[in-house]
Amino acid sequence: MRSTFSSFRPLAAVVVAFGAATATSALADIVGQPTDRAIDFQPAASLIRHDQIFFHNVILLPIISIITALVLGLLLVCILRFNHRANPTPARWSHNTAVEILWTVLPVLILMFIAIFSFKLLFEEHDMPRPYMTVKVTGRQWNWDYEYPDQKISATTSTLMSETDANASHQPYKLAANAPMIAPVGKVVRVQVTAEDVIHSFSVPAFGIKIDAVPGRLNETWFKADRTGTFYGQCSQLCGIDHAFMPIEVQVVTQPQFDAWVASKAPKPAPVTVAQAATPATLAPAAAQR
Ligand SMILES: [Cu+2]
Repeated sequence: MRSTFSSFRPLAAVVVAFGAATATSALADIVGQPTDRAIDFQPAASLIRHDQIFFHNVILLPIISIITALVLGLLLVCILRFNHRANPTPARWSHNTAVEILWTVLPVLILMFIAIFSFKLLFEEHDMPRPYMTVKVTGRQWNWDYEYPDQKISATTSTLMSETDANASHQPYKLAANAPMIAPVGKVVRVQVTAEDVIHSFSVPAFGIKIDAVPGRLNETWFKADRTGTFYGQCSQLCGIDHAFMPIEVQVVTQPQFDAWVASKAPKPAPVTVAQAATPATLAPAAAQR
């Protein structure tokens, strides 16, 4: 019985893979979070992420598939043609200059071809356009602080949303956060990342960013979301017992929504009391005399 099952295993794997691929395309418009039974990357929500996915799927994957198939083929040839029974008297020669040059030069050429795209992507990631705003992210066991120095919004701590609240708001539990990062769509957001205690890692797959949060060090990355929505990430550096419970949630909103949010965070002017209101008028002559 067991052998029957194992003989069907490759077929089952193909069926599962096909089903998953279909699921991925069906769920292509769900961005910013992992989806059940899906393979491949989360759909991109930034140009950098598009380019990263292109680099992986169009450049790397075919090359590695061909190399794997070639090596497998060579192994099979060796196993079938040069085993003890098929080839009882082995040849005695060693070294073949042509083959040796070929297997040195060919990998170098392949690596150089990969490097062209790899370096292009690397520079693209590092060359941050002029940022519209900065968010300072501080990792801590086990939550994140988001601070907006340009908008003069002090740090708010973002923690894991409880399962009850997540279910009530139809958000994925363990990805939803209580005080998400807010960013405007289509604007370059500089993310400065540090940590308070141990090393964490700030990662949002849909934007193609992942950067370590190191105590005593300020790391920098950036993103420019090309659509509004909610995008999730997780701490990606094993940082302690609650490592899995410090999710990252970024809400990308329209510019008017962002401005309204900033306005709502502005410090309210202190209510003026009768005594304070009277003070300037009564003290003004005295102040002028000084
Ligand atoms: Cu962490």
